[in-house]
Amino acid sequence: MNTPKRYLITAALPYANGLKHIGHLAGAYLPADIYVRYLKAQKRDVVFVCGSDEHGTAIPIQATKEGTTAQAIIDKYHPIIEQNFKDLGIEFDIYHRTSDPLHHETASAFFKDLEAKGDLETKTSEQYFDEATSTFLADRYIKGTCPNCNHPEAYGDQCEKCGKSLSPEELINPVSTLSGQAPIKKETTHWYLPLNKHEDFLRQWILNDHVKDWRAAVVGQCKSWIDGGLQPRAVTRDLDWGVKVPLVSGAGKVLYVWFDAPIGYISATKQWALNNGKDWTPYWNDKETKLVHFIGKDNIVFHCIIFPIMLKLHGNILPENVPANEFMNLEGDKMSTSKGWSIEMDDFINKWIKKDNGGNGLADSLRFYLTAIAPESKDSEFTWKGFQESVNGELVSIFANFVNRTWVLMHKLCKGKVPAIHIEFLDDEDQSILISVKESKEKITELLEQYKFREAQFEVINLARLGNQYMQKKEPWILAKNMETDPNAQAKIDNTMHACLQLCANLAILINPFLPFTAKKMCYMMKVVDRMLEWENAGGFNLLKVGYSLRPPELLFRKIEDEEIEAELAQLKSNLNAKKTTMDNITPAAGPSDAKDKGLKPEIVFDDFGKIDLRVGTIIEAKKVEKADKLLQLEVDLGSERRTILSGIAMHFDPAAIVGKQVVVVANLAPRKMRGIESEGMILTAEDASGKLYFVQPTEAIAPGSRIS
Ligand code: B3M
Ligand code: ZN
Repeated sequence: MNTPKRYLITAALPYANGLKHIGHLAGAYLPADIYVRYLKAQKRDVVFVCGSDEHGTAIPIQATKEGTTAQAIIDKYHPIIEQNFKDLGIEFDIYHRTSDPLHHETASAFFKDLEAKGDLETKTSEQYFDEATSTFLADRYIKGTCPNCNHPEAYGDQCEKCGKSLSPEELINPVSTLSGQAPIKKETTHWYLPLNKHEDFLRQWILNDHVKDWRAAVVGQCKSWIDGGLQPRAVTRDLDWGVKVPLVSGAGKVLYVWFDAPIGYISATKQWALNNGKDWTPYWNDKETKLVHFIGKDNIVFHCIIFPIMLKLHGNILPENVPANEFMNLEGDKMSTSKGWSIEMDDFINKWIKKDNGGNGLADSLRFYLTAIAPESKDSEFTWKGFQESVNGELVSIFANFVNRTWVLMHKLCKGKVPAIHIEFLDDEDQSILISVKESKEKITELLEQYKFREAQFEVINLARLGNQYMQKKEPWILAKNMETDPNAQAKIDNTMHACLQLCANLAILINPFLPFTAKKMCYMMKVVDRMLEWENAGGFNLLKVGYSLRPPELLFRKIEDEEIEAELAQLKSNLNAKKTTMDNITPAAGPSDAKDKGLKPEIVFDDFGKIDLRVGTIIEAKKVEKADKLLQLEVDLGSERRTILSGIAMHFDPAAIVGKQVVVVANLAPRKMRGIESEGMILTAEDASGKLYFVQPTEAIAPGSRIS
């Protein structure tokens, strides 16, 4: 294929409803970043866009859980996720957000265009409605049993267990996630995108034009969708959170999140153009632009079927490829933040990168392992042991070892300068290492062009391995001992060290897309500017000038110790248990017969209970604790005394509104200091299935200090 004129690279827009884990990182963002860094090193015209997906029911649901508003949720998570990506070296040209007015305008105009051209249909039908909250139950507002795998907690849009995309009508025993009640049916009108009308186009485009260059799993998923019969798909919802339907008849409705979110790629490009004084239009309209979407496999249908139809109708270019990844599991189980079985990017950064001096090496260590086990053709598995082995066994022992030996020997045997070449002493070994570099570069380039990042990175390490073997054969340290007997010893040392240094410079260029922090450090050691990392420079042995003096070696990577791995494994287990306990606590009260199945705490005897001194207290003062989002400081009247009690309820109660309320206090709990304040007791609360908190109270006001038994 000819080199495209320009590239537009997208990575799935993460929902700004919580922290994102390293499975997300490995699925979309890291491969996209590698590809973009490679293209930029080729000096291609490329824009890399991403941003927060801030609509859909996931956001207000999280808001209810955290006792706050949808706006507060996106404002909390958007900057955290953006910073997390930066800390891990994921370098977008823009990290936009779909709550931005520019996106609302762009998505509205897109919808209006399709509507005006008659590409959308309206249909009135009966949909599930929650009478308790007067809400139509779309997507995540409704749960039930999956008709495909019997998972009891499938959502109205998808079963997270088997991955099947669903509509609320397909759920068995549906209930509202808002009220927990069974819904009724009520009439409503919506706009639909008639996917069925575009079947011929899709067959031609995917199953004919792209059957060879797209990943087999991606084509396979598309084929089964198309063969299964495409249906008109609703693109609006009865919700108040999202992009408003821009028509009078659409009052009270918003665009379906999966209609507006991919348009977010276009809005992001527009914002990038505004920020940089560029024209965004050719990136979406000119056939010479190569558009590539990086996503996880759960997003395939939206990026390969629905969005392309939208793009075609709207007159935009279509993606050239959608190299979707499979999933990355963790220590034998599916990664899941809600179950506590995951490694959040934020946690990894705080624990490993920030705590470690010069911890960029650890960002690259994580990038390295995630690419080494990238789930490109099948699900893969992150294990802490695997992380340790990969870092210690390949990055430290092969790559860093070669660079470090080269540097140490060059300082020791060549006065810290790039030595000259003595042609008369060059031999076959020298010749073959030069050929290996050229061949490696070609191989790596080809693999990167084919989105085979795992193999490409493997080839770079292989080249470092060859470097070690070359140096081992040449043994410059032995030559150094023979200076007196061999008059040509220094010339031979120079040749070897010259080759090793040029090889290091090549390694810096080739590793740069994968491990950008490392490549930068190597440039610093070589005293060269980052421009040396341009791809065209690789393959040559003239990157470092003879006589040029170089800096001392930097530590590129550090070894991962056994204790660190054990601590991580222990932490993972305790996260899981902690989440389990909170889940058990919010399980609706069970009858005695099934107490065991409902995960109650172990049985206790009466004496155990008797140890707890419970009293009625009256809140007489309440205020927020500075710099602690969750804590309220309460002054509680216990009759004979006043207690200061800190309680983690700030997200749920307004301090002013709870003064005067009676509560139940655990009065004999050992005092505990939090944020420098001593808490002298505990307030009892109950939590319902949605995460809302309630005080446990006497039914009528009684004297503070009254005993509860
Ligand atoms: N936010 C879903 C996800 O993160 C969705 C991606 C949108 S891409 C336009 O899996
Ligand atoms: Zn299922």
